[in-house]
Amino acid sequence: MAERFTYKDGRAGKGGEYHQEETGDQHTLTTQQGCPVADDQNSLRAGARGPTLMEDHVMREKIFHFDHERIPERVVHARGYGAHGYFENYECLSDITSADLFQRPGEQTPVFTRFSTVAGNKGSFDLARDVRGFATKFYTKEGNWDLVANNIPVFFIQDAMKFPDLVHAAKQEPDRAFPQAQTAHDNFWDFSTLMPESMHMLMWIMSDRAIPRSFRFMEGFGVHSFRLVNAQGEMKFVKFHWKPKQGLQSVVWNEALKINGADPDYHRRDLWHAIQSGDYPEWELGLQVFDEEFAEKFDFDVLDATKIIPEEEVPVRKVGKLVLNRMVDNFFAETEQVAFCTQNIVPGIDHSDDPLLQGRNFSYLDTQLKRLGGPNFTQIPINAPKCPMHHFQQDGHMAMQNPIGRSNYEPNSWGDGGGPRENPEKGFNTYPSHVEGDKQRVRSETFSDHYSQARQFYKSQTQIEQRHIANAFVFELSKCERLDIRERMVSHLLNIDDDLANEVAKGLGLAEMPEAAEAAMPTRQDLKESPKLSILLNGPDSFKGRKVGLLLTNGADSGIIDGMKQAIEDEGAEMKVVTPTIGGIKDSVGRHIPADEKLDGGPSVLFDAVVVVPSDDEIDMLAKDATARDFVNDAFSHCKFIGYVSQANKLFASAGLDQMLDKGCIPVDDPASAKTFIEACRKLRYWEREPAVDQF
Ligand code: HDD
Repeated sequence: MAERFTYKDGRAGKGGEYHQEETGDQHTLTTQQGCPVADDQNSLRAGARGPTLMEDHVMREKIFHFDHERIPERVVHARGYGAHGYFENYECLSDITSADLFQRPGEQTPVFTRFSTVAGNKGSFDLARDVRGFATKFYTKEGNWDLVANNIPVFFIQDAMKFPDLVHAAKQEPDRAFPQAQTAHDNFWDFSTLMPESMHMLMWIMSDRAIPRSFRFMEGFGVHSFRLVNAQGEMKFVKFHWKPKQGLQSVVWNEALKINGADPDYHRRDLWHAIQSGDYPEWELGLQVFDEEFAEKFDFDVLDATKIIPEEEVPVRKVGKLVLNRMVDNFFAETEQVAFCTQNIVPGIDHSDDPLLQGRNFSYLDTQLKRLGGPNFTQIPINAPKCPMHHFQQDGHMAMQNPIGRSNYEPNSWGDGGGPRENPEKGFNTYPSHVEGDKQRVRSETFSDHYSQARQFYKSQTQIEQRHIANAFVFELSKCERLDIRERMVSHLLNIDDDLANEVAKGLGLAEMPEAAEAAMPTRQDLKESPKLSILLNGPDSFKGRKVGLLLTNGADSGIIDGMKQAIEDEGAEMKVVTPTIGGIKDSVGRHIPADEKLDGGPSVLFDAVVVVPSDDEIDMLAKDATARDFVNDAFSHCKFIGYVSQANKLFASAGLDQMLDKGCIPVDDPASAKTFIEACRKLRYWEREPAVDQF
């Protein structure tokens, strides 16, 4: 067979039985049937101004295909962004699992990861306050393993039966089709306040976890307890974690609102840019391994997806790393068509009886059938295993890999030994856990504590993070039209933490404090704080991979620009130049400094820290400019570190900041101070400022 057709630039062409040399042509446009096209501008008409003819197979085919370009978007997690990479083992895990991918230290397994928001449609913005999906397909030598994770370790509901209700309530309301990509509306809060099991998750989604700085700076969690089984058939439970080597980081809410306007693709652009520039993001795979004995004595049911096991109680063992190092060639073919299914597991890993997981195992396979149009979606390259496959499943829509020969059943006696055959030693064996009981629709009593871990989460946050949680509740509930829904949420908060309930009631201007909600079980006050649950306590202490926006005008000091560039590069961060026009500026020595962004397209919300370097000549113009004032005002109110030269004082004065400058605002008139500035930036934000800028 001839090689596939390739364009001169190396792209794979379509079709390809004939080698391009045989046709002697790689430039002529063709129809899908390969028929060369003579005119792609005009349809076939009867007369120059007459009707278009049905006979025009070229136009009919083109429009027919265009009409069918769309497939249904995912019912949840519609907006996503994916990348290829690999997973590399640190050690051999044969003591706990026979899973082939975990046997050999240093071995790499190819992966594809797709990050996503949950509630918004495909075209929604990236910085919604929402859970983020973190789904990874491992193409192992014994089949595909899909770890379909989120950036939050618990879930809203305990039983998959409630998933459609949850999703209906969270998405836009059915009559008006808004609001898009946000939970700040009556239906969501109505449902969740009627479902006390969602309380722990609500604390997480009201925390800064729901507004990550980018996919690169967030954790991932498999949520459920899964099982690991070794070659001797011994079973341990496991919870899967992804720990970002880049460290955790989120934005603040006011910043998120503005980023959505300035760059709705903020997260996808960030991942694209990091990978394309060779700064490959990495996460370590962590395992919390525990046995039945621990499960029996643990305070909560390990099958309840609304509970965590604190890392302080069962430490996370880091067993390998995920590196994302290649963007897709085609978004639709890969990111859109990738089909994750929780049922995709491999020998050595098994499901637990978590009722949420059991329901997921049905839902993912089922949804792909509708979304991708038939049972052969496993043959789409992004979904196909990379290991050999031998089975007798056949036919169906778009069957591409078809068996050759006469046998299509097992057992058979054709060919060499009549294979393929089942293999009890190598094959997937379900862990033989013992179960018995009456068939009934019940929720186990062990699932009924809804508040204790919500309280533990809140108590484990720093004061700044606690305040963000209270503010988030106030923001969201203020968007609810019904007072009784706002009050109902506060009645739940009273079971979590009095101070939080008071803060939120005050923020909502409630005339009276409601009664605490009726609780199936009293809230435990004795759970130890878990510092691992805080983002701020687990920051990176590095500014690597972050962006500094340099606001420059003509005449800006060249020494300061150069010193800053060097300090930023030495840290592994990136400098972006923002200037009043996209043509860039001429600095103090007449050198042309190209711009990355024009000022109104590059607001400070797009950067982790900013440096303001105007010249004597242009500071007056800059100080009068509303966008320049927003630039420094936003940087200040979002608690960013601000480097500045003395000329910038006029801008601060016109922005009303001159009396407020604090230790997070660092003079950089001396080029040597660039290093000090970047070192300060390692804290990521100057949180000490926040009480001064957040009064309500
Ligand atoms: Fe789900 C997609 C994660 C509960 C049903 N889910 C989906 C994706 C992620 C998760 C990351 C996007 C995958 C991708 O990028 O294509 N889902 C979770 C987690 C859950 C969870 C961590 C709780 C622990 N999901 C859950 C339940 C159900 C579903 C309880 C149904 C009973 N999820 C789906 C789905 C989706 C999906 C409808 C939509 C598109 C898809 O599967 O492929 O089947």
